[in-house]
Amino acid sequence: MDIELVQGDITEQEVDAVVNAANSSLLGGGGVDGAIHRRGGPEILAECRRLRETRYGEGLPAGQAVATTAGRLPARWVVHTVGPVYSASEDRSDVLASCYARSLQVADELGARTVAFPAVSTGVYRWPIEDAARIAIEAVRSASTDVQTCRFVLFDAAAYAAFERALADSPG
Ligand code: AR6
Repeated sequence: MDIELVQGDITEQEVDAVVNAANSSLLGGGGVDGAIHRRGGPEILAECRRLRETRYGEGLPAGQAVATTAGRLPARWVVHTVGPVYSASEDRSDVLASCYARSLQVADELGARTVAFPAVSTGVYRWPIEDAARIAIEAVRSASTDVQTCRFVLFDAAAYAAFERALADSPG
């Protein structure tokens, strides 16, 4: 698998699947979530509402992932995943790693070969960027998947630099 890093806006990525850093409600929010719904249009929210009425009546649990249309985004699907809120007293690294692993699993089910990820949990959910970058790189590196390209789309220079370091430090 190729791992690419770019600094930019995830809603502009021409890939098969774009991953959304959603919340359990699946009904939208700020950050990446807000940007994806704004730019992708109402079709995405309509599908999210249907998911809430069917499979995910209680919401999507943290660490899980589910796909919808990408609406007007230049991608085919959005894979919504729910990151853990960072906690200094409880280690939730496994839940964060699971976001990446489960998103790739959903991508495989869709037949997606190129996937763009944001740095899940590093915004509103306050996960320290260096640690989040290490967990993200390790999780995609160790996944068994048919996805050929994982592109991490980092919003600012500091996040980009953290992912660059994590990639350089990661074995393999
Ligand atoms: N493209 C790429 N990265 C972005 C973009 C963008 N357009 N916008 C922000 N980022 P966040 P979380 C970066 O807060 O921490 C929402 O309200 C941002 O700088 O989007 O998982 C949801 O509904 C940060 O590094 O996601 C949830 O309630 C990273 O993306 C909650 O926030 C993730 O920040 C989820 O919080």
